[in-house]
Amino acid sequence: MTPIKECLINKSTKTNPIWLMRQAGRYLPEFREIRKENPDFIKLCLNPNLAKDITLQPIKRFDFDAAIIFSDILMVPYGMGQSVEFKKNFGPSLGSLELNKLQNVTKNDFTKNLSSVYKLLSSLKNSEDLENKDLIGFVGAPWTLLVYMINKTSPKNGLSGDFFKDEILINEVLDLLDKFIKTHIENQINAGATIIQIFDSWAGLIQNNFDKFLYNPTLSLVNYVKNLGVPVICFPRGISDYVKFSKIVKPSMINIDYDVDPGILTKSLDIPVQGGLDPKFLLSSKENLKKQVKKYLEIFKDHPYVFNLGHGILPETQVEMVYELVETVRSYK
Ligand code: 1CP
Repeated sequence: MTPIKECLINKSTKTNPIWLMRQAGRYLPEFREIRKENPDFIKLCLNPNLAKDITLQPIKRFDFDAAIIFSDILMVPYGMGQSVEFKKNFGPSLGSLELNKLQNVTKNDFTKNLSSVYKLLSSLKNSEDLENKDLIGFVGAPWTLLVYMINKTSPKNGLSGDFFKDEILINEVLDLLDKFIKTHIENQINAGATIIQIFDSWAGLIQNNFDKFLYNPTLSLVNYVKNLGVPVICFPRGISDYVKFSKIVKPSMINIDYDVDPGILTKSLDIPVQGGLDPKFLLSSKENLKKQVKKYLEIFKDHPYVFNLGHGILPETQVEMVYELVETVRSYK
């Protein structure tokens, strides 16, 4: 059994497996090299050969316990027929949301539009570099994808007042998302994903209707993944109550962010935990990094715990600091 599955399924506390969110990305010079030659981000995600190289880059360097496929949560709106572009120094920019067009997209069309993602997974499935490691497939949660699809860009400056004005549109898009996210999950598992992570990066923006936007849609996906016999990790970033979320949604493991107190959580959570460390500590000194890493390892020493961050690794992170991090986790006793 892989180290992460030992932790997830057997609830082992003997070792702390490690991988990092956004481990395949801009902090790696070898990624930047490829990216420079490939300005169209969506095209790069849909190039199975290059995407395979990028997925394996952090594994070759750091021997992480899992690879996460090089793709993006916005590939789902793309597969549903909404245009998606990543603009330099701006971020994602989505095209107009034409409901009647989306309603005519079949599961078959969707699968065809994203066939390169599934090809990428199949090509990684038996890779020697992934022996005794997990291959993580992922999706955005319905709420986070709804936000991008209606807002058309990052909600990092908050949601506009009229975000909720068209309730019929919201309900219809949520229904479509439930269907197509499940299709994407099933296709990824069939192609070789051994774990699914659900990213709800903007869950912290939900202020009302938690059942409708957070608990119900996520529970529907979690049950779907479990029925396919695969573990599922949830990352509802920024919510105030991880304990309540875990009790209602019951994922196989919960990824925490850096705003929650891990000491309180370890006493109240009865499922395995992943993550937590503020990625900014990778920008501080080695001594401080070690101290902060050990804090998490100490708190979770009797709890099944997969080491990871409280959000994605920052592009300005020095590779040397990542080696230090891995060494600290692997040598901890
Ligand atoms: O070179 C570049 O400019 C591209 C940067 C980049 C990368 C490397 C983007 C644009 N996406 C990715 C890959 C990616 N995205 C992966 C696979 C690689 C890995 O993790 O190792 C994954 C799992 C994601 C997931 C993702 N994309 C999330 C959820 C996790 C999170 O960070 O919160 C989100 C919110 C996105 C949207 C997205 N994609 C890219 C950007 C810059 C953003 C965020 C935009 C925003 O601020 O709203």
